[in-house]
Amino acid sequence: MPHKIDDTRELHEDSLGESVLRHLIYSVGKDKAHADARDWNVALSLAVRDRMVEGWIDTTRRIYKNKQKRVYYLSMEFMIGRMLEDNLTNLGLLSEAKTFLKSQNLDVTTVINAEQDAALGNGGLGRLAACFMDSMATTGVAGMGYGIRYQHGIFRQAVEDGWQVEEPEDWLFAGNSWEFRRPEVVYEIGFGGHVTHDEDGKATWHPSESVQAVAFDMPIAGWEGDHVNTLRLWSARQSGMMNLDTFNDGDFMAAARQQVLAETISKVLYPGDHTPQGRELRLKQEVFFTSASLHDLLRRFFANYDNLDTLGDHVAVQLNDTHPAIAVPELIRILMDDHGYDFDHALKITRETLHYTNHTLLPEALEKWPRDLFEQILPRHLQIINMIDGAFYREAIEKGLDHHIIAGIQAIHPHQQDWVRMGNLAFIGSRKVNGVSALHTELMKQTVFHDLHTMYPDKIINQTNGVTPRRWLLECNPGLSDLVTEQIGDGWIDDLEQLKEIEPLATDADFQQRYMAVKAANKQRLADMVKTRTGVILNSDAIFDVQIKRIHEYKRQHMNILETIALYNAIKANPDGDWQPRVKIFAGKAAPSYFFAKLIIKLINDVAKVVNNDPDIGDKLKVVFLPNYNVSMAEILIPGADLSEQISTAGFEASGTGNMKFALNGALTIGTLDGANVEMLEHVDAENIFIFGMNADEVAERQHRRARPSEIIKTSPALQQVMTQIGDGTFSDGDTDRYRDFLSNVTEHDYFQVVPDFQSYWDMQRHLDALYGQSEKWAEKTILNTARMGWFSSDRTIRSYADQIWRAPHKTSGP
Ligand code: DL6
Repeated sequence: MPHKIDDTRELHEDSLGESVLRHLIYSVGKDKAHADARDWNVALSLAVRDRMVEGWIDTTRRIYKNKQKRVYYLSMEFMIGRMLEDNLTNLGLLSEAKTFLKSQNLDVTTVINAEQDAALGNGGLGRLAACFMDSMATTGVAGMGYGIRYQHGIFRQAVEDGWQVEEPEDWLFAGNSWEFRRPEVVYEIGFGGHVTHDEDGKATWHPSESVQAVAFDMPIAGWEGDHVNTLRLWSARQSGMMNLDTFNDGDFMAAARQQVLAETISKVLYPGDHTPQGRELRLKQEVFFTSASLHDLLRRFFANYDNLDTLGDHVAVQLNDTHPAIAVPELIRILMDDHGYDFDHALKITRETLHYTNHTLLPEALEKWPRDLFEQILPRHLQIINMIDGAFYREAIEKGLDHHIIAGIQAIHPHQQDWVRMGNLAFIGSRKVNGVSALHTELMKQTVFHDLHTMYPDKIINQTNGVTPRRWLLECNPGLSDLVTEQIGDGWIDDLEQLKEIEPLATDADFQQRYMAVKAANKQRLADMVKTRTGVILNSDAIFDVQIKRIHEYKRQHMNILETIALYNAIKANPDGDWQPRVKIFAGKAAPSYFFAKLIIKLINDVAKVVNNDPDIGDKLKVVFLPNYNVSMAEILIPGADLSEQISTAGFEASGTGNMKFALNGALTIGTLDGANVEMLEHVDAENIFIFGMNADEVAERQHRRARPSEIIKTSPALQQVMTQIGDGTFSDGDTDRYRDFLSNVTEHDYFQVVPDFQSYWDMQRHLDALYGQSEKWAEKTILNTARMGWFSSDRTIRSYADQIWRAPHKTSGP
């Protein structure tokens, strides 16, 4: 049924296929004889987009008419991946599209895969934002995402001689079929300059430079397509036109300079911030998109209301981490300087409107900016931050806090004056502050925000992350989706808790057999991808053991590879033993300047080379590092995994969302009591998740007393052998230097507690080997994982944000 924009007029009556053919000719400009997969992809995307637009306009009108409270999700990152299959699915057009493509003798997968991933993020934080966009639309929240339309998303990772090499990514090269350029939606964003005050004290900021933020919109359809929200991404553009005289005088470089400088702001995701120029650019990016977004949402607000007193009743803004924390002084600035509010009132309105999500406790990831940089780029904001700190100081004194403590939690330390601490600023300026799993939220209260929590005991609230079941089950695992739907109907797609209904089938022999047949097919699909990309041939009877995420010491890919070496040694010592075959699959990117993480990638590749070519080992163990991990690759890896590695040092992974995707798709988890693993344990039960190692308190205690790993290594011949081999060149062609830093890190300091957790990790892996041999038991646990993961839907998370933070209406779940 085509959507209707109004009661009298249906905008399109042609079939999807007719519409695709029309777009192929009139939008792409090709005939069938010359169209390649990309052309068909564009034509199909445009045909789907047409249908989305109708729901989009309806939604927009409905929200205006009902004055529905709006939610704005400000995020530097949206890791949305490919959109065609997602949109086809949500609009119920997937099977029609497949039939049509087949009728044209086209391979459906090739056409769908011709779309570049929109990789506008680094990892979990950006992917969460994408899941939230899907769930806001599905649950009927009047939500809008605001971010940056980076010309280059996260770098493309190549592996050369085992080392990560970064190459620029160019997702926009062939265009983005989903977006609409909005040349009429443009804001001037200022930087630098000075501030003047008139005789009444009213401030005026005179920026010395400015750039334009131009809007690009993508429609985001929820399940069944009748609520369509917007993702608005800002692109930077030079203010004013190029100087034609300079150009005509032949000074082309000078004429182009301003343009290049302006456009740099939306050029790349996460510019290297190890230089002062890089840091300045990153701060400008944050200001750029935050300021444009605030101006834009206020403009929309004024379409319905004539003053800002009640802003927080009609608008909720969510700051995704501290990257948009400049929203605090920026909103106050707009309220004071543009709308004449006094400071106290402006602060009050701001605190009724803004909310902040924290995604990490890692000190190096908590943003702070040199005060001097602020003064130079944002002189008015710095004044306002000082005013916020003054007001905060008075509040804190009233609440009985001592000067020392207050100094530690103001945005700027009053004596040191060197940094603007964005976490403190976001906390002070927000109505609610949330963590992303129960453990993480508890640790926020105890550690980084301890004193702020004492002062505002009701501000911190938990919102455990979730994942969208559309992309992370329905689309990525059609075999399992069909099987589940056949048993319980398709209500689970937007009410994931219904998966509970398959629980009684967990011990049913026929269902087990069918479930595991789906898993086997998914493993084959994964094995095919590995063969195409790396040439390594996998034994699909092996346990597919997968660790995919950013490479970081706290995520402990190095513990996994140490265990792999130990397993290799054990097999070699007893090649005729009854070994459960295993495939260790790794994928993930290391931050370009993070040498240790890059060394871990090299070690994985070095170990792979030795293990995979050792005739004594054969199919019993294979090691694979898949380059250039992205959302689309995850969609193949996750359904094909038997085992999910969630092995971070307890207390360090804020939540994780990969852990949820794997378990939903029936992989068993080997993991620590960290992040959302803790809540997964509560939901799937202790017999169905494989927890090992120290808990967060034990880790903190060892770190606090700087416990050294040497005593433990002495007692572990297996670890000693592994360390010796890494040092003696066994895996590095005799190079005894390559892993010197690695070894000293792990054997002398081991901040992330690889050594103390190693033995229990090894033991749990062997327990899993044995369990895999009991295929019925394994199948039962696998099915129970799928059945019990319903709570981890991002629809649940979004409803919870809407109720507890945004106070915004949404559709309820269930019948
Ligand atoms: O909340 C989304 C995601 C969590 O699942 C991960 O545990 C956490 O590491 C990640 N945090 C970041 C932090 N980046 N910064 N700032 O990506 O958030």
